[in-house]
Amino acid sequence: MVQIATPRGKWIGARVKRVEDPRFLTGDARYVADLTLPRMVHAAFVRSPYGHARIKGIDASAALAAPGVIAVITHADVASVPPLQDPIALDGLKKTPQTILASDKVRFVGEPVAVVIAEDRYLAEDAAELVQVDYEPLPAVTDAEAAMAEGAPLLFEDLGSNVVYDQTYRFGDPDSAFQQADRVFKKRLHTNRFMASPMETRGCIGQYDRGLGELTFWSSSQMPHMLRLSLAGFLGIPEQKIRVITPEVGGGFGQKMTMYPEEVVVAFLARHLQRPVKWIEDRRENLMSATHGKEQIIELEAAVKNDGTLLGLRATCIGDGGGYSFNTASALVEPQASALMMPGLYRVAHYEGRVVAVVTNKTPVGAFRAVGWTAGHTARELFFNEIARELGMDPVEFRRKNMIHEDELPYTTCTGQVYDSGSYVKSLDMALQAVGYDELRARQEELRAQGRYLGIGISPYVEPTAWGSEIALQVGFPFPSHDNARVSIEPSGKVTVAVTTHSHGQGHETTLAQVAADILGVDLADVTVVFGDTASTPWGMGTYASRSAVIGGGAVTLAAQEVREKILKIAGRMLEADPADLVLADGKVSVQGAPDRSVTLAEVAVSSYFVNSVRAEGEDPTLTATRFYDPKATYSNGCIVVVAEVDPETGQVRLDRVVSVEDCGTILNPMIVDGQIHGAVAQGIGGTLYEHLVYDDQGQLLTGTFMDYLLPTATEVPPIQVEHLETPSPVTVQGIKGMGEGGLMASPAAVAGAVIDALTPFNPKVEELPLSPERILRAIGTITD
Ligand code: MCN
Repeated sequence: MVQIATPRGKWIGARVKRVEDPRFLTGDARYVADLTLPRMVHAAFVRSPYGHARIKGIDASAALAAPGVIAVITHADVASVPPLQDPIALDGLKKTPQTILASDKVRFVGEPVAVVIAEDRYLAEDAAELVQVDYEPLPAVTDAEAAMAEGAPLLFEDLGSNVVYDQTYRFGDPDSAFQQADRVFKKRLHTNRFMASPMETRGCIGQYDRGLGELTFWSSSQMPHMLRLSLAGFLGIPEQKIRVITPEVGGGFGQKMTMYPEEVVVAFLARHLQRPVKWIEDRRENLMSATHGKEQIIELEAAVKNDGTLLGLRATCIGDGGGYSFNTASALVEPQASALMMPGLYRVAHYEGRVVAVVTNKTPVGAFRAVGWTAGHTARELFFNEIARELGMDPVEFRRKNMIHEDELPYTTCTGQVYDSGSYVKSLDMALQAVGYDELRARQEELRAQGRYLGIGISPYVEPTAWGSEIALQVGFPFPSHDNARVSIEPSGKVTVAVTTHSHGQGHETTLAQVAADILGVDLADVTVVFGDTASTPWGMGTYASRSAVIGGGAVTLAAQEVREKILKIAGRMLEADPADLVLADGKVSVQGAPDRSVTLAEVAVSSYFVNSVRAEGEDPTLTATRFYDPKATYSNGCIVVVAEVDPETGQVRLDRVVSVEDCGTILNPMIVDGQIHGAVAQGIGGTLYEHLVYDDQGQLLTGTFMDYLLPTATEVPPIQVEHLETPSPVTVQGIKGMGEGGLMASPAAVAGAVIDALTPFNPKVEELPLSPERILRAIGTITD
């Protein structure tokens, strides 16, 4: 069932097939790895094999003598480049500078120490093995709580502690709430470290033109303009002399938001060597040196009345940031986001949240789809299941009782977020109805009598979207976060939309074209969406934090409306009619009520560009408008329900059903929204049952290939049923809300909730994820050692 809440044209809301897909499916798409430039050389990084070690010396002589080697570069060669560090401006956040090649110390396995440049990649890889680095191994620490303890090995001796941030925020009066409680419950959950695993790994090419003093930089990045700004700052090249091009980008999921040390090294060397330099990451490098995600230790306390009313919450969110509080990501991204959103869609008037960020000898953590929220949401929802069970309530009833109801919206949370609109109870009810909740509970009883264990996991959510300047400033992000769109009608009457948001799988070439096509009354095929090149797009932030539908779509709407007004003005002169009486549709402008009095859009465009008489004196002949958009935050919501069966003999989980109800306001393209949910839920299934970046206590990554790091495949992901509700946002252009992350925010709680619910007769104790068969058997006491 799709409820249509807003009037719309032909395209917005239509299930249009993605216009970009044919080139992906036929192999015609071009990624960085596909590009070859004359005189291009290749980089292979020498990476630390130690989790923690001092570098006593590097001998590159054997590597330099190897065939085809052009240069071996170490920290000494790039020492003029300032170290990278996180840009978050929050009092009390300690900085952990990272030189682009390690100088005196390495702090995680995979940290770049040197780079070999050779005529081809094979020669570069061979020579990289010949670089002799003299390491003095140091004791490592790979657990956040151990890193906080007195006497732990210090990653940054000068900081005197591995804790880079520790702040407690209080909202309302949590102490009184806990005094008034009938019952106080506690829970601890250590969420697993897993990662984005985009199909295309990282990669870049730098080319420097000495004559022009210009750097062209191709990168698999989500944020071309921000990358250009950062490269300019670190390399001392004027920003206007750098062009960043992101050809096809095969997924990012937050991992490609960051400017990485490898990128700065490659750009530096392109200028230094006066030859194009290419680096394409392999999967092993990606697993050990691209940012990881999601690992937190969360402790929760709830003050509850006997009737199930939630009076207050306390949360401690400890983020294991890995070796550095990372450039443009920060060790804060996980625990801060988790703590801020801990109240979720529940009425929590009194709340205390402690945010702790710690460095350990593991790969740095960065943004990964629903950063922070996945861990916090999972911990809270599993906690609420436990509380309901203890109180003898159905988990649905506990939620319904404490959930913000529709008539309370807009609702300002105790942490200061304004939930603009939504369908919290309605989406819960819809998901339960779709899955047949009451019948399933009865079936669960029947099956238990037969020794089979079925479980139902329920995960209602509210998802912050449309990260603009308001949210950026709230969390200390130093850049205002607006984006731009330039909409042009070319003299041919066709439309070019240049945007600063960035599609790396989301399908913006389709959805943003849908927006423009409706406003300009043209066919979708007549609109081309351009992005991913700083030379052909206005300045903007890029794509992350589910912001493109709202901010990109909003900017396109505003610019297209301005162009539309201009078209009507010119057409009015051509038709000798008042623009207010004109209709723009199906590629032509006609007089209302007199459809034969019309001109085609191409005729209007040609006249505007080339016929002076249709223009007033000095009027701009081009049909172009550039508009920015910087909305207030808007909040999507939904509910995911999972049905699973667990075999208590083997610990195997079979997912039977996944139902997702999604409310992202005005939907641009339901098919794309469905696809976003499918992908995000698949990642959630992986992160709950299979994916785990495991380290030994010396900081060795034990899951360094896809043989050990298990991604779910089609066999593990059941069909996902998506239902839509549409509650338009009152605070955004067109009522659009974002939705790209909700599936990964909410599905782990539904999957884990279903597994735990199935095992209720065994009284399972789950304090760690993922729920591997072994963990499941431990949770129910089958394995005890
Ligand atoms: N959409 C829509 N109607 C809405 C909301 C969204 O049709 N009301 C469409 C949008 O037009 C867009 C898609 O759904 O095509 C996601 O929109 P949005 O929520 O605005 O998210 P963004 O486009 O800004 O993408 C970012 C988001 C995030 S934060 C991560 S992480 C993520 C994700 O999208 N990374 C992805 N989805 C991804 N999908 C792919 N294939 N690859 C990634 O790297």
